[in-house]
Amino acid sequence: MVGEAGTVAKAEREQPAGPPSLPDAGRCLVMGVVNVTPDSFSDGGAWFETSAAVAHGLALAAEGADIVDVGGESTRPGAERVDEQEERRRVGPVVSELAAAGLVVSVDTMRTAVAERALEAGARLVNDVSGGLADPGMTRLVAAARVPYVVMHWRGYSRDMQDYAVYTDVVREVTGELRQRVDAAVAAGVDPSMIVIDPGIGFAKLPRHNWALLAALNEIACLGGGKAFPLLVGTSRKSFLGSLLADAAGEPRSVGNRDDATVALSALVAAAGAWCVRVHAVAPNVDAVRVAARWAEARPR
Ligand code: PMM
Repeated sequence: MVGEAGTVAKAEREQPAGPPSLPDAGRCLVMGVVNVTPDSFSDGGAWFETSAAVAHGLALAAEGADIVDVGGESTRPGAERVDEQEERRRVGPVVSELAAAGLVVSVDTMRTAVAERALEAGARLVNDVSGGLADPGMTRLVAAARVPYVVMHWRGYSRDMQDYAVYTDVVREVTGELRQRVDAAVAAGVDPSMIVIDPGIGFAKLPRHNWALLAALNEIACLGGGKAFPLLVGTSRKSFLGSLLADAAGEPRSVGNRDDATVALSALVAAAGAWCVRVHAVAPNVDAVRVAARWAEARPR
């Protein structure tokens, strides 16, 4: 289990040669989502079977995904937790097959035991939507494995997270809470150069909170002062886009019709300097980050 000497030693032994570093493509990266869940809001469980999830991951890589993010627990607002063994069972074989095919795989989990299984199976990043809050062993595992660690802003489990969407100054509070999680990860031994931060769009946030955060990415990246951390931003198909694009009767835009808005945001956040966008529809978002990179290159300095 997490934090036990055996686990840490194993993680250290399995390091690839050379200094560990974050993936880099000279532009904003695109992370494609593979949800191995029966109840995800964004894709309705289409990739729940291992073979379907693997085929989907390979298809996303063929579309140009730089990283594929494999998750076995739905985090849609109101979702109940999945059992740990079941989460390991969902994630393990999919990560194994995608890593064996040469993809850069990240594991989307709040549980150390699941992250450990995924790292053994070849995952190269840990994406922890709780930023280390849900499972205190996670940061020790990540430190020992020397893999990049995504620290997302989080205030509680999906079941009731929207009850915590209460802020006086959302940018200041999210930044301060992220700073605490980053400090805790570093205190547990995680190399600061391997930390990626994420404002947690849609997690304990109302639409106005999401927009305020998206408009303040530079401030968030610096955690209120100092050197900027790489930023991961996940807006894909989220409900604040459904609200923005509601029809004249106030009916939110359906989940399947939010990709164009997601692409628009990918271009904007890439132009603002984000390290990576996490998306479902990979091909158009790759186009968006390439446009942003070319635009940034042409901009007078
Ligand atoms: N959003 C979801 C799941 N995992 N991970 C990170 N780092 N950032 C996010 O914004 C994020 C995430 C929820 O979306 P999904 O159900 O479509 O995967």
